[in-house]
Amino acid sequence: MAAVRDEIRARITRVLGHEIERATMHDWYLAAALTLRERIAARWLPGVRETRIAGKKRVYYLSLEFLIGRLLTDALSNLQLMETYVRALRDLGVDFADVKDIEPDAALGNGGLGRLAACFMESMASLAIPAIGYGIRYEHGLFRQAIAHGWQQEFPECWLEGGNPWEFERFEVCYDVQYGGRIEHHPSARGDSVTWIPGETVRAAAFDTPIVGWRGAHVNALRLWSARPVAPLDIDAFNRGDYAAASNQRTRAEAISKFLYPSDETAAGKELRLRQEYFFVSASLQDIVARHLREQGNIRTLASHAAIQLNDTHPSLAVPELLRLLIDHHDVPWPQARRIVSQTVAYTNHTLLPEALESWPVELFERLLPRHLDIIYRLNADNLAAAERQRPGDIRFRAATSLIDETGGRRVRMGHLAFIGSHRINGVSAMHSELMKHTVFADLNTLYPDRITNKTNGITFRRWLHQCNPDLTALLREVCGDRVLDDPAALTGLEPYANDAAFQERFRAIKQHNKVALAGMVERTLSLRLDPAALFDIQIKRIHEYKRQLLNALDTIARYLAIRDNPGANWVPRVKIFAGKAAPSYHQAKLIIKLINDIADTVNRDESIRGLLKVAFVPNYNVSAAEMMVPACDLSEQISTAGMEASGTGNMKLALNGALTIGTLDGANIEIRDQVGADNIFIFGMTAAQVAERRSMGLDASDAIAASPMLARVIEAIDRGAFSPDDPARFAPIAHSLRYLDHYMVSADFDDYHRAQALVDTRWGHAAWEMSAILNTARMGWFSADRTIRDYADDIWGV
Ligand code: HBZ
Repeated sequence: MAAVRDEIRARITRVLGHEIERATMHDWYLAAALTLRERIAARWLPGVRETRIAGKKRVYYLSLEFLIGRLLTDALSNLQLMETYVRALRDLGVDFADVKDIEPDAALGNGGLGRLAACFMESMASLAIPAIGYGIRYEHGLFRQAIAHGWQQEFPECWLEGGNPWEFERFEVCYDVQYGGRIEHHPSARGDSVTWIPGETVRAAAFDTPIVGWRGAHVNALRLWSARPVAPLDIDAFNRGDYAAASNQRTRAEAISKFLYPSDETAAGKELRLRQEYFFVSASLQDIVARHLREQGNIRTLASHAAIQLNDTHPSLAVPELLRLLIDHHDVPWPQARRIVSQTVAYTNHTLLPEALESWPVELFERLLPRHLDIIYRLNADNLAAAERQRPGDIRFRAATSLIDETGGRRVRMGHLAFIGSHRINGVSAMHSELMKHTVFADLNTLYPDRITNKTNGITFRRWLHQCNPDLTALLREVCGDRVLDDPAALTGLEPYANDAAFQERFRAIKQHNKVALAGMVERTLSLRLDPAALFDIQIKRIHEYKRQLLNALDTIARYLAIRDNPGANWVPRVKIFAGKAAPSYHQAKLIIKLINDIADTVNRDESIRGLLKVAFVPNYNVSAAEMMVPACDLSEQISTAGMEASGTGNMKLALNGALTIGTLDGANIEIRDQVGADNIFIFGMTAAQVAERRSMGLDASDAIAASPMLARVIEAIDRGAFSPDDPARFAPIAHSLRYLDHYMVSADFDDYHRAQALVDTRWGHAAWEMSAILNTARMGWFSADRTIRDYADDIWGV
């Protein structure tokens, strides 16, 4: 401890150049991180060396998003140095909690897909699987959300402003990424050869962030690319005095890694986005190929040493880019190049939403990536020939399996590209993988059977249990033994205590303590007092119509009206907590945020309901906020329209920490029910099949509203401006959608949701609740990301 303390002190003066007495909290954070960084580096390099010398296969995880959050606690905890650092800082008169809170979140992702990538990186390091994550070092991550008069406002996020102590800039690692220009075909006896004469070059510079595995077992790198101009300045323009033009090239290049696209589950459709996708794919593949040649000397053995995982379709260009490198740069003939690519590449699909399916206009491709389009055409020729062999003359089949969508302007289908280039395509929950076979990829699955496989998502228990819930972890260690830190199956050791009243009380007290902490945070941010004894009912995730925050809001209104009608009844005190960001251009989602805030305004001010209901919309939801909210939740809202949430991972975090779930039979909720038992979860609503059937009938919500006086009353209240007296028509679009469209089945599922919520009330406050909460924690072990990663390793990567 004394050594760490002295090192930290030395960093303040000698590296940061500040007097100890005048050091700021930010100085303490940087100094602590710098000492830790050295310890990490010492563990990192031997593993890298060993992987290289043994010629081990590596996993390359390509993702446009990594939602990492903070790293200080993560690294300290995985290196088991937490106590040492807490004490060292205390010795210096500094509170670790303050140091921890100074670190900005690395928010290089939007939601589940990006957070999954971060959990997987941690899990691969913990399992000592040699892996490199590849992505973009966005200067600005996901926007900061503020709520002003109930409306979402977006502000730029500047995580790099105070310096980033975790990254290692690799000055020697940079690649040129080229765009545009033209291609020339040279017919020859050995077949056509092609030259690409690009029109523009951008440089990709590497920054590595070490990811430390549990108990420091292994360290992997997250390699993020930053875009630079090839020439820093146009000297001629500068000399002419045209200073804007002098830095034109720089501005254009740097735009590529400037900001994360904040759209979630909607294809961005912008040229800059395609430039980003190619930028990081090309740099990463050049890096992978260069490493392989350095170590193995033979490009033809790539598939034995590299497994490339595409996190959704954003890196789909890896397929034509790897083909291009093999063919144009290494003289590999087409059939062999195709084999190498498909043996190396695999693709994970994260959503079936049609608006998320990426496709790019052929015309844009031709302009930006002419050589890749050429390769895609050749791939498609093989592909269409296979379709013709399987279903001769079937024009529909041919059109459906084609890489080019010819309906409404010609577009390249990125999902098809990833599918055709991969040996394995996986969904992220059992239901989602099954639906993939029958919806988006039905025809490709017929053409290439046995490629689709399931890998149900998981979460890292280090961050989402041990770090974020230290009190519960201490209890688990006491009851299940220290083994529980390494083996999630040991959680089942809790089961015998589920009915033990004394144990229930201890479990409850920990939850209570976490709720007090969350209530403190809510009071500081919203000046709203919450009763920690009330049932904390929490919905935290991106705001999206299919996730149905609106359904939760309607039930909140129904509860409010019912309490007003009968304030003396035996109501269970509830706190409704919402948090999440809406894509800046998603107007309906932003209107839902406003509705929740308007409901909160009305409800929280109404003294006639005696505090039996409170509503809080917590601004700027991010990984660090989740770490406070997850351990403090009693009821976890997982209420997406069945068939629409591919998996969900928040559902796992909340249940693991002893929340009961109220949810639909969607995504991983189904597997959660199977694990925790149907008695320990509140399931409601239509099944995916019923949703599909109701949709096909083309109904509006008239039947549901006619059958439910409660629903009719709630919609009517919204429509007449009961929550927006300053602008009574504000929520007319929501009322209209609930009555006449109901695409997400909010009205259709309302009554059953209301019934399930009433059941929640009857269970709350009794031993039965505590028992279920304990059984949730005890039975969630299967959802460890370590299990998921082992499954990828065995079935997809061969590592
Ligand atoms: O991926 C989420 C799913 O909605 C969630 O159910 C799942 O648990 C999680 C991890 O597998 N998907 C996303 O976060 N985002 C996208 O799917 C996405 C798709 C296209 C885009 C942007 C985001 O252009």
